[in-house]
Amino acid sequence: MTERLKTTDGLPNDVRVPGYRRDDHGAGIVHIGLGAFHRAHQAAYTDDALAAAGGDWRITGVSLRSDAPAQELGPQNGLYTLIERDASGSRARVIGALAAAHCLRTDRDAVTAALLSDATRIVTITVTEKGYGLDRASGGVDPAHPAIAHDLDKPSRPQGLAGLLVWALGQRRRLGRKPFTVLCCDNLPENGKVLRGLLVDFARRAVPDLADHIAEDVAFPSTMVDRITPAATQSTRDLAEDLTGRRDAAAIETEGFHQWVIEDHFPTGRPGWEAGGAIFTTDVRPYEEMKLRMLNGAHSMLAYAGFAAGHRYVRDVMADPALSRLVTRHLRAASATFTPLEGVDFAAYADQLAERFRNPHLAHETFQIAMDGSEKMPQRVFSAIPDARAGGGDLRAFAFATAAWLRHLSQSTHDCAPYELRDPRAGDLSDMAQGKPASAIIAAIRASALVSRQVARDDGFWDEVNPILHDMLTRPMTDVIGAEAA
Ligand code: CS2
Repeated sequence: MTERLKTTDGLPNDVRVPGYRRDDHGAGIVHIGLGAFHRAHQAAYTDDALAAAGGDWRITGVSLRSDAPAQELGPQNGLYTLIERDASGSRARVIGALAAAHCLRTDRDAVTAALLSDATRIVTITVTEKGYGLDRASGGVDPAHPAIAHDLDKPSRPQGLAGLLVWALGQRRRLGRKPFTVLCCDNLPENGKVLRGLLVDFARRAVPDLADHIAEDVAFPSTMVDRITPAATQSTRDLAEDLTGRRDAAAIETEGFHQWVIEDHFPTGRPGWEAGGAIFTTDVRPYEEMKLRMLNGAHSMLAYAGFAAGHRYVRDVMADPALSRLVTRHLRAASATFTPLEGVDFAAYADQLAERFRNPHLAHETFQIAMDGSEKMPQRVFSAIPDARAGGGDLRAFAFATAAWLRHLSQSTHDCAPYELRDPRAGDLSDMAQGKPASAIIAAIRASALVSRQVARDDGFWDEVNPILHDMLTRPMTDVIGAEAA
């Protein structure tokens, strides 16, 4: 049987290995959320930073619930293969930035030791939109979110992100240790500001004397992160084995493209992430908005419409001429909602996105992107509506994307196989949409907290959604898409 990846000794010459001696660098970052995206993005940038600029910046990886990442990475000394796939081929690189991997649920002591260590200066986070327990309307915590509810009740034994960070910041203050910088790397607008609001609100409710400390003494830079990274499958692991000659339970595949725009506010220091191509700036917001509304907005639209039309992967959607035209239309409509951004050509960005979506080597499932829509649609699609309205722009693309999402919620299976609705609010959303006519679904969504008051009141917009949704619920999806793109 093939040997397991444990060291970089003896790997084929074309496999890129860490350009530094791992043991020479201590850990300085704790990362929470040890999924595919972190391994393809921040860990790769940190690998480049360690090689170019050095420092004690290796990463202690933490998952909150699943012990699978620790089980996969532990026996490999934290090493894993990152396969970059695009038109120029498939390149394997072994990432050495992870110093250890732990699971909070099964190894709390190791996690708390890392969070309280003097050496820890930054905590980075990728727990996906639903992991925060954010109440959008107030900007504070959602007390009904299971981890928030648990941690408000037992703040000294937290299970969720907000509870864990507040607890760790409190312990550090008690021990006289500097607070770490908190770096949110999820697809939320103004993600640093959002995370600060979340933690301050959690602290106010659970440990009030910590709230001002968190608001005033902890840095929360905002970031825009980008790299299309499908969930790893057995074929990812097989490809890693082909390319490296080692078995690797933690291998990840991703595209060649990557982008990271970071607000440069790190009072506790930071790795030289520029070595990996990171861009440091004073205001991330316009980049974040551009990426959320263009890449992620078009992604959500094509995922809902494409899944319903029987396309398994994003690349299949892009090979469908009608849908690919709708993707172009969506990208154009989203870009029309922005004020110009210096040095950024929105049309060129849109072309580049379409090219990335077409990547024939990435098996990115529409069903994966379709997950958690209630956590994604507000910043990807709904936020663009008032700007499109104000600019006198066309709302049709956003109406179509909204209708496609609502059709997905209805789980109407008149022209496709039954599927599970994966969303933290699946129960409520199914009640609102399953088996209901278009007008009832729309009325329920407008009355929910998922759309802002301004969007809820926009009669013209919903009048445009209604007939599209009605068609989607009653006619074959491919016909609706064909007519829309004609
Ligand atoms: C995708 C993102 O799954 C999704 O919702 O839209 O994960 C997307 O691939 C990344 O944001 C790309 O950077």
